[in-house]
Amino acid sequence: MTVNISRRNLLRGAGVAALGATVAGWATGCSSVPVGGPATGASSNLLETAKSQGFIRVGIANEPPYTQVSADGKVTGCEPDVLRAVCKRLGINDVQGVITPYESMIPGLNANRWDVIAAGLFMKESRCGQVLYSEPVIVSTESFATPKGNPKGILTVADILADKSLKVAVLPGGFEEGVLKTANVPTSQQVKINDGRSGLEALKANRADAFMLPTLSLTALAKDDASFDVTKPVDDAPRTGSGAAFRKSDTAFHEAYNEELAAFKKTPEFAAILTKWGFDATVVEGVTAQELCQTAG
Ligand code: 6CS
Repeated sequence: MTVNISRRNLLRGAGVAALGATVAGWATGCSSVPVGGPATGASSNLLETAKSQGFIRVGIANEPPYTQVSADGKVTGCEPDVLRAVCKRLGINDVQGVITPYESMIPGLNANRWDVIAAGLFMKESRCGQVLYSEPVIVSTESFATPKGNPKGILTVADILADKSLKVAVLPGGFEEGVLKTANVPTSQQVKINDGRSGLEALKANRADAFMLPTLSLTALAKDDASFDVTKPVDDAPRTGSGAAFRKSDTAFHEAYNEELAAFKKTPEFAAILTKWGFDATVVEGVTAQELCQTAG
């Protein structure tokens, strides 16, 4: 089952995005839902609340293959598809999504605008201190998009650091921005962009020499735009991964979700979802949230 967001609400939500940080159109199994949608709010028993009302609200981006929102609002992508499957096994039939920038995901979760994040929000120390991550679903790599032929020879974060004239586009509050900060790349060498497309526009306009994003996100963008190259995975960016993220107060849900996720990860359906979106399900085997939460930043 995929979930839908009405085009009207997605567009109405865009107005909100222009003003604030979140497109508030809800994605649901219904054809249209009022912007903002019914709130589950923080509850001592989110699992029972979500089961009784038949849905849980999820913060998502729109960055294939991690998350994907099609023109008619269908919310899929690797993480929402795994979330939906595990929630069904918990007795929660629907998942309602709201699109928001990565930097707003945790604040929105803790402000009860949604109840879980399933967006490929990569685990790292500072995030693991603010939310309860499930065990990882995805382990993935980072790459640079560069102009064809990579004229500046940018392959690592060290290459950016070594040449003060180089500029790299990154999402504000994103994992890549944290990698650059940890490596002491000055903000003067960073170009903040809002999404994949604007990162590529920065390259085309010579405002940036490289654009840092997960490898699979860049290869997904390259399917529609042949104007850039994607480097091999950046070997001085930390390995990390992602899973669902819950409020610290939702310990019961987190525990129940992890138990059901562990069982689901043993099924062919789990591997099929990851393969469908270009991930290798074997890479996450044996990797723990505790390990990934050691990632600096
Ligand atoms: O965790 C993050 O912030 C990053 N995750 C993805 C899937 N894309 C870019 C973003 O910066």
